[in-house]
Amino acid sequence: MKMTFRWYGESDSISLSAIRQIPNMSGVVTAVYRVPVGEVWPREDIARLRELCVQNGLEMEVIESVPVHEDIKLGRETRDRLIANYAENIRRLGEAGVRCVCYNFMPVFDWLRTNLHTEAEDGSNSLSYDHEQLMRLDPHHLSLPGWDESYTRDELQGLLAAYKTVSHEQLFDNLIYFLRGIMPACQEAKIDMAIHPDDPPWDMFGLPRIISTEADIDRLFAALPDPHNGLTFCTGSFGAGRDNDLVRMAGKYAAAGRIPFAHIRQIKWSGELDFAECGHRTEAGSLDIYGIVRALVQNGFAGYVRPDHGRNIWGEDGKPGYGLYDRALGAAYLNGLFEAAEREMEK
Ligand SMILES: [Mn+2]
Repeated sequence: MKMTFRWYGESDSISLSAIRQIPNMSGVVTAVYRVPVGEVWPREDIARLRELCVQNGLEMEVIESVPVHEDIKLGRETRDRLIANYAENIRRLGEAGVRCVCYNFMPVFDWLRTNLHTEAEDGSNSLSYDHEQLMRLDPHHLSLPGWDESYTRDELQGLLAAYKTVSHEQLFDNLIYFLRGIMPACQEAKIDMAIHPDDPPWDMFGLPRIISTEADIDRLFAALPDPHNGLTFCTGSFGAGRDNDLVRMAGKYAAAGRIPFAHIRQIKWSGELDFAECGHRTEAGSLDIYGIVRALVQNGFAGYVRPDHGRNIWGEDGKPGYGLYDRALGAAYLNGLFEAAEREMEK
């Protein structure tokens, strides 16, 4: 296991020197943010990020994410040029020592919450999701926390209209078409692709979602058995789906060598489809975090891990989910779980 930490580049309020001081931190998970989705990342930008990491004693082996252009998801004619650009990014990242790329294939919105600052009894705050509240929103006049500035009203209307004719089957076919197009570059660059599950794992606003359940993942790997076709095992995303058995899934896909990257965080269910994010400990929420880590370790997991979303604590007003303190506590906790599970294996 290699412990990592997400870092939003030079504009992140959290410094690399602070990240380095978190126990057992091997490197950061980052990206080039200034290039529009679909275009090739300049080599200088990649080299600059890598240089900053190296100066701070950190690796840059995981990129999260190289976003997938909506035209690829929609299967539009422009996709071949965009897939060629994506493959070029993979090659350039491989040259810079990157070994894993996290991406997702969710139409339009790659995560959704209804509140970014839900206050807990202890005064901390975190992201939460209330399904009824979300269902009351009109997707054509959307005001959603975290998304208000991402699309203009016209862009959003256009995208929602375009997806009206895209079925789950078509979206899945478009994913496989995309992956087939980039696999040769992944093999050449020795980069594992790690698809992030849908967050939360169900359809939204009539938009299809296809990476929500164990059956979805089985179908993905059956359609494209290439070992570079992997999964980001995100506990908080899969875990919002009550039917997903995370301990089982962690063990199964780790044993198959399909988990190059794991996001580990805890959520607490409050209704059938409602949840709030919370501290990482098993007892803080609804997911068996220890059981998941143990299943990973016992099944030979050797990938990258990062503590996923943390709460805002100690007066920090961080980017929602991405403050320093609670993610650092999460990393420390996960280090302990991994050590315990590894010791248990040695016996
Ligand atoms: Mn995640």
